[in-house]
Amino acid sequence: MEIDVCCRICSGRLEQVADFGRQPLSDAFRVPAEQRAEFFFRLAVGVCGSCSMVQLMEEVPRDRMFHDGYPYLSSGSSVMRAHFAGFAERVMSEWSDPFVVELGCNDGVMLGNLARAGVRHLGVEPSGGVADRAAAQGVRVCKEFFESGVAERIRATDGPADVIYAANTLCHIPYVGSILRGVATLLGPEGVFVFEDPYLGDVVRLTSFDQIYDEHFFLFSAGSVQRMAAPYGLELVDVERLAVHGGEVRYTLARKGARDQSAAVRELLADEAAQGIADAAALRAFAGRAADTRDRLVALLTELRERGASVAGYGATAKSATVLNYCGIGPDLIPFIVDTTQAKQGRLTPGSHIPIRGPEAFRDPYPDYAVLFAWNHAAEIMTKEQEFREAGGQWIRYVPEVHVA
Ligand code: DWN
Ligand code: SAH
Ligand code: ZN
Repeated sequence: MEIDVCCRICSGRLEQVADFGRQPLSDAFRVPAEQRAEFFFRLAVGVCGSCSMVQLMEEVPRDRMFHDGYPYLSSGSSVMRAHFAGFAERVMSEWSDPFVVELGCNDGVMLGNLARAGVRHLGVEPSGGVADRAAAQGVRVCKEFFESGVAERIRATDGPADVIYAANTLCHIPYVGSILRGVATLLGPEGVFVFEDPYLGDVVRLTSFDQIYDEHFFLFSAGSVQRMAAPYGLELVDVERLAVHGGEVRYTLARKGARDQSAAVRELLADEAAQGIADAAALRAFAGRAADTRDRLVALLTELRERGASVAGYGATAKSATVLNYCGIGPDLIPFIVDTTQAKQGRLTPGSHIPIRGPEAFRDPYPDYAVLFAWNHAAEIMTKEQEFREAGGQWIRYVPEVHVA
């Protein structure tokens, strides 16, 4: 059933373009003995006819997703550790004695670098468990959801920020107006708000529909971000394509008039207009390709089960919740998934109830096939797991389409 839903940016009307059905919380890994019923919501995607922002049709209350038991650890990938160290280096080379605020600092993977270098900083992180890990490595952290009131308090105690940074966090926040109001309050006159999130263009191009789940409320593009920022006196002054997490864009906002817009912004805006990046028809075609991926993946796994081949999953990602629940894949098709995150091990995947084991289970013995749910970390994982291929194992990938390699 389609109901009228308003855009969270401009109150325009949303047109539904994709429906991934009933979905659980993507990071709610369950202990096997859990008796309480699971929380489900309807994962459907709409596009705003007025401002072109692509967004979920239904919002999950934030405390259900982000709490003391939030399991995702940003430091779990060596490539991501290097990526965030690189950002910290850049901040230190471009600014002298800056005050840096990070929204969603998680376990301190970026801010740890600044803390060690003695740079003045503050992390705002509502998920207590990961925030404690950040604090343990010397990061100054405030365990709250960033919003406009929190920004006023930080401004009053610490003064204006030179850099406000948010990686894989702004797109998680349906009440983004309050965040941008807060940024406008906290940012110094010459300051920048830098954020990076999965890019709509890459998600559509790669049919990476698993980038859509409860926590990923918005799918940004340069056009929609530029329109989103304007009412808060902020301008999009730079964009940078990033290869991490399957294709992202790093957006830089500054106060209106403070900086010139780079050529890269003009080029990306022109590119998006030429491609019709947020056209409802293109997004419906994307949803059709996602359905093909579902059918092909289920057919492949069913055939492997019939042949008696052994299959495991690799990486109990938040993204995998969308794939597993949309495809109706359970332990009958994938008996277990390995993951390095201790807090996920011994638990079951949300909704699909596949057991999660430590990485040692992968080689004990190697399965015939492994479904790469952490496909965004493919290079890192392939390097680490060369012996799997040497032992005759084959990877099953589903981005950009289902293939065995
Ligand atoms: O946006 C978000 C991103 C940044 O992180 C959050 N909403 C939630 C989370 O999404 P995800 O779980 O899809 O992220 P990753 O980084 O794709 O998750 C990788 C998973 O795979 C982690 O559970 C760790 C695990 N892993 C592993 O078992 N072996 C990862 C690597 C690199 C490995 O070698
Ligand atoms: N920046 C990290 C973490 C991404 S996961 C990385 O790129 O790997 C998203 C994080 O945003 C979670 O740790 C979650 O607790 C946090 N978050 C969610 N809402 C927030 C808000 N309103 N303010 C600050 N952090 C928030
Ligand atoms: Zn809108």
